[in-house]
Amino acid sequence: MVSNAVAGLMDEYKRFNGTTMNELFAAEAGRAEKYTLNFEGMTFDYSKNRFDDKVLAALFELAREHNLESRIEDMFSGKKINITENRAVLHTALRNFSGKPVTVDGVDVMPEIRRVLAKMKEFSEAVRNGSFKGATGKKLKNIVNIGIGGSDLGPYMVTQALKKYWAEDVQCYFISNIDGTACAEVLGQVDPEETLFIVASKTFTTIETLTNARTCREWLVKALGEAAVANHFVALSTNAKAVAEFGIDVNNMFEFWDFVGGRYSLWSAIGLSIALAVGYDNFEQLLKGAEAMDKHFRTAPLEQNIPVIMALIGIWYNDYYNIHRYAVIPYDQYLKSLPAYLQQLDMESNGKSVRLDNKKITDYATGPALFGGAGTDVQHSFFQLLHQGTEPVPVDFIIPAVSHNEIGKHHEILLANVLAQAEALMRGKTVEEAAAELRNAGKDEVTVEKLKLNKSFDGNRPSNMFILDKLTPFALGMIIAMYEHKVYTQGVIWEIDSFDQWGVELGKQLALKILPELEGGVAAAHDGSTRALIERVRKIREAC
Ligand code: G6Q
Repeated sequence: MVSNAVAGLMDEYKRFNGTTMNELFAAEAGRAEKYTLNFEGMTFDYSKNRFDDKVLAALFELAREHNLESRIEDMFSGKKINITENRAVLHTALRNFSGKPVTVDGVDVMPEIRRVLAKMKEFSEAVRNGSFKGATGKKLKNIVNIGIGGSDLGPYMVTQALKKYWAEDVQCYFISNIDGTACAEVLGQVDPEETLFIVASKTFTTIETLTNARTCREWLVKALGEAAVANHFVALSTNAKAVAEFGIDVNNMFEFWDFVGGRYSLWSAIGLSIALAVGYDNFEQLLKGAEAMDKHFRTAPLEQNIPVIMALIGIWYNDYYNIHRYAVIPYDQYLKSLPAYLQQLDMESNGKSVRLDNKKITDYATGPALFGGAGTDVQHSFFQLLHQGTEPVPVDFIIPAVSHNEIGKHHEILLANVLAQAEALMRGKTVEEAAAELRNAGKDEVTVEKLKLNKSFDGNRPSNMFILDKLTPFALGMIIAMYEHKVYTQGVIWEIDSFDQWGVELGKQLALKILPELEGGVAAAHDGSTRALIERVRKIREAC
């Protein structure tokens, strides 16, 4: 049985579907202003979406029916909303500068958070000013983060996004993949005497990270001896015992806690590589930008709440228009890795099909597939599909109004492109317009007939536009937190646990079985295809 709000939205869909955005803009002169919000140096224009006031009202009704406001409060106040793992979800506490306590099981977590932040500040400053040196007395200029998933994607994306803020003599490298190439390529570039390895692993049990860390440790010990490990290896983890067993002094460990999910951990000790690259003060600015978005998400009325509006529009497309994908396209070279980061945030959080009440979801869709890349590059790859594919793809465009690299007319051209793409997606081009253009260009009628459909655009394709004043650490923190809260809002409405990730386990289990078989062990029961592939790989490897 569908709820009142869902029934209301189904009615709205029947009423509204078929209305075009061009019609909506023509009918309401103030539509753009009405559906634009400005917040802390960011403009969010959501007017180029398929809704009117009545649709929006029905969407806010849906949010209220799911008690969204109190569910938001549950997260901030440390309630154990990650129910399958019985954990609080407090990445927001990591950027809480209010001075107010945040408690889990009656204990205020803020003193510990502040202690680790102070340790990160002290350490990052010591490395950057050269007072913490390598074993042979050289400055540690190469920072190598070894981690995967949440212990890699966030720090990687943020360090790339803030490259303009890197100290001149620092280089950052990231080793994530178990593919030996990842290690080999980095180790081939760095001098052991000048290299600091950061082993980033919440659990300190992840096979990829531990294997990569062991390889790097052996490489370092071979070059500089066992005693050098203390100057060249630090760990970021919740698991002190495993860190010690691995051979890193726990004094060189920066802790975090179970209430920080992997993909929400860049704000914790996992952000050490960020602090080393851009300096602690800039890392703090990143946290402060996120804190500003936290306050907004926690206190703004739903109708003015940026992550909530993004989430509801996404649900409207996902569950009523049956569009199960969307694209995030930053027009900023520094944000090139943002889509990959958001893929994990969104798809690992909301790619679920079991509800909080432990029932299988059979009658609605949850998390959409997310893809993206940097504009204008991607205009020359997948934009064909965005403009003329059989199904629309809602897009989030992100661009700073002012570039860190204002060279000639580059940035005006970039800006013109992003604005034009959003306009083109919505406006489209009718077959008549396409035909008229062809005729104006002097084409004969045979050519006009042949090309007019191919040169037409359906339009009515939605997008959000985010314009940042500039890509600062603060603005980046805000943007990341905005997506985190959008994802949580959608999870609340889809009634799923956005903070677990059981779906990554089965493949890991099977890989552990297959590994000894590849090494010559007795083959376990497999399907015919997997068995044949194991055999094939074994034979090829034996032959070389
Ligand atoms: C994120 C996931 C996952 C995790 C990695 C690395 O939410 O939990 O991506 O971050 O599997 O785990 P460790 O940090 O424990 O090595």
